[in-house]
Amino acid sequence: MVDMKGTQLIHEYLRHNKKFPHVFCAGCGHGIVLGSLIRAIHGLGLSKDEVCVVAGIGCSGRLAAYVDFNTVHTTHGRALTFATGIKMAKPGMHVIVVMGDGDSMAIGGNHLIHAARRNIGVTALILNNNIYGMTGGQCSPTTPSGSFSMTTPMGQMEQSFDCVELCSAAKANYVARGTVFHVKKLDQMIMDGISNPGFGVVEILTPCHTQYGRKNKYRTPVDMYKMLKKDVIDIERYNKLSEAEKAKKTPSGVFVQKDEPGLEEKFYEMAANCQGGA
Ligand SMILES: Cc1ncc(C[n+]2csc(CCOP(=O)(O)OP(=O)(O)O)c2C)c(N)n1
Ligand code: SF4
Repeated sequence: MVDMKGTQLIHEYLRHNKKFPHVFCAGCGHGIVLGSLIRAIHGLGLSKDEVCVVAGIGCSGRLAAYVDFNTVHTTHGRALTFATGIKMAKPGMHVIVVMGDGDSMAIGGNHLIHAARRNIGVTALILNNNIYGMTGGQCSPTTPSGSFSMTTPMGQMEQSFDCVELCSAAKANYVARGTVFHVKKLDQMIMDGISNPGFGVVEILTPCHTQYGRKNKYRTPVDMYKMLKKDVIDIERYNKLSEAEKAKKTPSGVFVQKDEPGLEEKFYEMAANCQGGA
């Protein structure tokens, strides 16, 4: 493997002649996820041809356009269906899906729970910025109750989804939550999600100051990163808190790790059996 670090490493994996300048606002966390994704793939020693990045529509969905792997920029909410087809046809391919919270848990919510139930060998990166960023800041299934958005100017009245609980209940093999502030841990979670068999989900808390932060209590993008530093703590520390203290914090880390075979493994084993194999 070529020994590269930092920006030089990131540039090695970008389609820098075609797709730039990028669309991300100053302070957006999505670019940090882009770096983590690249470091994770490089760290695993995968070749560009072994990786397929599939994305839906949204600011998060732009990531697929920037990276020099096999990529598919699909329709909003349907990235997991494309990814499922790719993984079933090419089980040796490392298929990584990039989705926003709206893409994955609103329009694509049904596909998310069934991808987890099927335990298809795909890694889903869910970039949760608590809002629909690209379309002007409508509330999403993760917009916290009481907070303000373009469509909840008096405060969000609905309950919000907890991505980790949702994917754990739907039986994904690997479920983790990281943040763009805790980047080294995030790199490792993405690597583990890719290496683990079956369906892997890494929920990534990533600030959108433009559409969420400035309508709520954050004066600058930096304040949002400070919030991640202060409020998001390791699950081990979180579990030791009182119920009152837990209400003010968000746990991060690995919540589920199983090694059940992925759907594609079971399918190819059955196909071999049907053809008189082992
Ligand atoms: C079928 C369909 N419905 C709606 C849209 C409009 N649309 C594009 S992106 C988006 C929301 C993006 O929000 P999210 O998935 O949270 O990603 P973010 O932009 O915040 O990264 C919507 C509603 C669309 N492109 N296609
Ligand atoms: S609108 Fe939000 S999610 Fe989209 S690029 Fe800007 S900061 Fe990022």
